[in-house]
Amino acid sequence: MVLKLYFDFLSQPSRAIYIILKGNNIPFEPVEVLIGQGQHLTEKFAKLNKSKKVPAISDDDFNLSESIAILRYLSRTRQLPTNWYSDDPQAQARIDEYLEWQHLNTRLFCATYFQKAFLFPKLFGKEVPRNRLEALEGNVEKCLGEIERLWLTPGPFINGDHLTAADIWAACEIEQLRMAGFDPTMNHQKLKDWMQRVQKEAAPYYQEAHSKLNQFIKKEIDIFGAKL
Ligand SMILES: N[C@@H](CCC(=O)N[C@@H](CS)C(=O)NCC(=O)O)C(=O)O
Repeated sequence: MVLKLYFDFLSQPSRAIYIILKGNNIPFEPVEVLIGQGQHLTEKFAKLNKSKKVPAISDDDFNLSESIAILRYLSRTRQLPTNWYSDDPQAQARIDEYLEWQHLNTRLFCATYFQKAFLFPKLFGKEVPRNRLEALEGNVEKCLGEIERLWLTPGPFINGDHLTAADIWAACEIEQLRMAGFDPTMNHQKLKDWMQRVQKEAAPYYQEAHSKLNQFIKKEIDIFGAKL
């Protein structure tokens, strides 16, 4: 049975896994699980992933969640023709170095900003106090600066000279800020140039994975994915 990917294109790690599958020519059946419509909260989905989050996969009767665990599983069970997750131990360790760092940095600060400054006020109608918003913005700005300093120096990609899964996870997370009206590249020229390189190297899958996010930004769909 073909591998199934449960995903929502408005989810950062869902986009990353989609790009990995497409970019490596791994056959899969895409199954949209729309968070905005509560489809991740059903009993049926909980049987596949008890944490009720996307992305998740089913490979025959093996179900797995957590995007980075999925990436590693794919690299062990499939041919990955790109060198986005090299099987050379040292090259892979360099990719893992960022993937471990990002949990308490890029993911924490960018996703927290997205939720607290944008999503929760939109869903629950409660505005964030100005000083809280400034603190959240400050965390994101500091984190983006650290990405430039720690991971994109000397560049041109994270920890190296070619595109890897580390760049894909980072870029998918940072893109989410744009939904919240935050331009991550405004004060970060190095980050801006790198994002353009990632978009180019992961084309056309990067653009496919971000088309829904871009539709939202262009006000063509709402946060629930409904046409405006
Ligand atoms: N660490 C997980 C994060 C998964 C996650 O937080 N998914 C979010 C979307 S980005 C989700 O499904 N949220 C639904 C909810 O929390 O109710 C991964 O990398 O896969």
